[in-house]
Amino acid sequence: MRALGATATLTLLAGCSGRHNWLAAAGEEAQSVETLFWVVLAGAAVIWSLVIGAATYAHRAEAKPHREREARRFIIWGGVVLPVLVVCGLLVWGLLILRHITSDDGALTVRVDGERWWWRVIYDTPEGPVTTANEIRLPLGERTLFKLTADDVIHSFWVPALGGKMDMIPGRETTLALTPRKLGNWGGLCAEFCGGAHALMRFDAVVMEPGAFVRWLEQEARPAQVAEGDRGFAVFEEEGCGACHAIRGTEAQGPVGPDLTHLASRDKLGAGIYAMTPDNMARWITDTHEMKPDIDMPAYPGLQGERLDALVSFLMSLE
Ligand code: HEC
Ligand SMILES: [Cu+2]
Repeated sequence: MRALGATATLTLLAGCSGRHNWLAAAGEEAQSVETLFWVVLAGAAVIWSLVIGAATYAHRAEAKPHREREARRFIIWGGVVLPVLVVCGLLVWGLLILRHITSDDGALTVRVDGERWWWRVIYDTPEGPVTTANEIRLPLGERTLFKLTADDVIHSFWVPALGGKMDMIPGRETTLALTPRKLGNWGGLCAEFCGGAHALMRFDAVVMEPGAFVRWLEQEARPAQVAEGDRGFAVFEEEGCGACHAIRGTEAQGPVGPDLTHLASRDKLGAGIYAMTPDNMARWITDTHEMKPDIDMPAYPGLQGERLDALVSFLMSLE
């Protein structure tokens, strides 16, 4: 039993390490939640010690009668006034944090739509919306406002190292701001059970220098460069991939699956779960449901040899 407890604790602690660690805040909003957590923990430790101390004292001390008024005063101050003050104080503090992290301002606005089981990401720029998927890039030190919604079931948007989580609700828009303070590739995930591939619904939140971010967004806004008569693109069209996927600058405009215009510029494939390599890409197309169960993309086991190779190199060229 004790071994089991120790294992469970170790597993829990291991889950808190690395790029999903909310106790190593890399952003302003995560920092405010972390501070609140440590203050509550320290306060709870003090109150717990006082209560246990009082109980021990009561147990050990010689029983003697107290005056009625004194006893009542002790109960009113210690049992009513103090807890009410502590809880109200924490409530106000928590509400202030909530108001700050959901308030409708930010240098940059990004709309994220939770789909089963991936993320549609739209950057609102003065030149118009820029659509991408499954990866979010943020400029260091700037406040970015996320407008969140969902397609058909509830999801929850969470980048532990950068900020608190926020539900994504169909038919409603919720907001969340993130102000990253450290460069890096921070992990994001869906924190609300949403069905079969819920645990595989992840993304990268990449924090970049502001200059590099602007260049990335400009590149992301451009249409894809598809060479005239590209063999891989021909296969893409023949197989009907364009019915579900969009590649801006081509006839493929399908809105069902992730936008593939700059697919190969993403670090990961399949909503944050596989490295973006040609091998994984080929398996994604032929063994789709072994790679990610339950997804709404059909597998193409019949696609092999030269046609598969051409399709994979075409997709890997979509930088
Ligand atoms: C019926 C619609 C549909 C068709 C047809 C379809 N896909 Fe998909 N595809 C999806 C959906 C939905 C996802 C997202 C799955 C997930 O991660 O939950 C997806 C994901 C992908 C991804 C991963 C994208 C990313 O951001 O990592 C690639 C690559 C891809 N599809 C390529 C193709 C290719 C190539 C074809 C044609 C051979 C194709 N798809 C046909 C619906 C479709
Ligand atoms: Cu989800």
